[in-house]
Amino acid sequence: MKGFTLWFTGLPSSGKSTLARRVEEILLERGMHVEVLDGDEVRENLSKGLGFSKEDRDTNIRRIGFVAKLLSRNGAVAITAAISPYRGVRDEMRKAIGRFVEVYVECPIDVLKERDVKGLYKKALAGEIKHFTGVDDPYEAPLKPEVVIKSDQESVEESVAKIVGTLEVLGYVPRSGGAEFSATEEETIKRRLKDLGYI
Ligand code: ADX
Repeated sequence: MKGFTLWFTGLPSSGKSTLARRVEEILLERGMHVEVLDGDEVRENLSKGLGFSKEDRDTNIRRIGFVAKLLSRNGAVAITAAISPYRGVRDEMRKAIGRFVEVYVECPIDVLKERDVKGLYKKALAGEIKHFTGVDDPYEAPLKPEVVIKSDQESVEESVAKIVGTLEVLGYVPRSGGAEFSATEEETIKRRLKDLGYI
């Protein structure tokens, strides 16, 4: 089986890690080799010492992308879950990796501030953390992501079905015996990928 990279991007607390872990489970069940490169974990080892300037974030993303490329070319699935706020370096990784599927986890900032899983928005809004993405640091949404998740409107299972459905349509993941998503959804996915020029 050929590898590929599934690249999640989105604001802090948008749901990237949750979705990454759930997709990981499903792909493991389908017999694929999977590694998740999660932003928080990477920053404790591979990117220890890096901060949150544009330069440091780009370095972090290039490191994640480098590992994702090695995994992908060896038949594994690399799932990345970092904010990856800058479009330029994300597109650079898309080019470098080739078999690359971008998932934009979209969620209105007001919902995220409310959700505030790690309590960091509160700190950023109080000025205790500077350059926090979505508060006083930029986030550049992707222009042509293969998948857009609206995490304030969809359940995790609905979002995961869209992601796995897209991977199936692209031919990156074998279909399971049971129907993971309906024919209508498959048509919607196909239309989107065609419109964007990915199939
Ligand atoms: S990225 O911008 O380089 O892609 P990454 O996903 O690795 O970011 O790390 C984001 C995590 O670092 C957040 O989930 C949060 O826990 C923590 N963090 C600490 N400071 C910041 C900040 N200024 N902006 C965003 N996240 C921060």
